[in-house]
Amino acid sequence: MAYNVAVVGATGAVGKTFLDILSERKFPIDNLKLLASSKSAGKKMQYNGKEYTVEELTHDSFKNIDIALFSAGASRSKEFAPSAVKAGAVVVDNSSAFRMDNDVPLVVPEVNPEDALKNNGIIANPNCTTIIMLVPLKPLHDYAKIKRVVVSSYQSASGAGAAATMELMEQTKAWSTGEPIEVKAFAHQLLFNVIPHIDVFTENGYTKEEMKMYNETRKMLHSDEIKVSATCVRVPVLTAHSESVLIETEKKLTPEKARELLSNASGVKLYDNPDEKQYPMPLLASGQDLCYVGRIREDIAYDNGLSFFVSGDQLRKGAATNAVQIAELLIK
Ligand code: 2RA
Repeated sequence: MAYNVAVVGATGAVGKTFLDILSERKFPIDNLKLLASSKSAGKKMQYNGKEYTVEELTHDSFKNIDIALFSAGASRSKEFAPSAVKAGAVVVDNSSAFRMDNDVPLVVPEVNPEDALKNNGIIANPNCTTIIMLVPLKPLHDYAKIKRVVVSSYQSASGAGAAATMELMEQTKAWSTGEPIEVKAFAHQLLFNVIPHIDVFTENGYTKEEMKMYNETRKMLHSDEIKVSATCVRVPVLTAHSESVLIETEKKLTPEKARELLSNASGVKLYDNPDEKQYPMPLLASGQDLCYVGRIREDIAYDNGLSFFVSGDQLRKGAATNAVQIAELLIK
């Protein structure tokens, strides 16, 4: 059986990655519809060697669509996803619009695949930083029950979109040619810098990006007890987010046991041989769907503490691949 699929936000960084992933994973597509704002309507895009014209997203775009993959920002999701559901489609939404709604499952297939089927027409894709952390956390949680997570992220420019990626490249070019460095996409110059500010600040001093890690982790692990403290930082890397993660567990979890669990975990590539300079890095994880995990060690600041480092491609596993995997769960 093949399905009619719409990609909403097709011309964006994640939208383009959706097409790569659908093609790579040979998702059974009968008709493909590429949708975007009126500004991008009329653009031509390729899928599996065939040319498609991007159409303007309207409330009538979803007739006969079975699955709609949305990545066009929260306000467009809020406005148009209900129309897609009304037309009979199941929406897999990559924005933050519905993630914390009680009747919308938030799903990482390696973590809580069963939740995907309990949908009312919309399934939310978590924030990329949460996905990349949760893929390795799940098997550790199942074994040792996580009580606390302290995480610092190293997030690449492309997490902020195609224009932000361009800005880092243009800053690099401007610096090398002695031109003035322009700053538009980020709060500060990203080149030769790190910026501890992703999304807007909330009343408790954490940013929204940091609170997503707190809320989404608890929702997907079905636990109101896990405490998560995140510091999210933008770094001058083009693709793939990395995270330094410290967990405190109820049951003792040795580095050896963690390595054993992670070497069998789906979605994880255990890459942990510091003597051979083998540890996760964004350049390694870019262009791949596995989350690289390494630097696993017993934490010396906490009893029952374990630290590790993870890198994952946030456009792929952190967004498009995860969404397509959710769609695969639906058609299974
Ligand atoms: C970022 N996590 O990297 C965001 C994208 N959703 O900016």
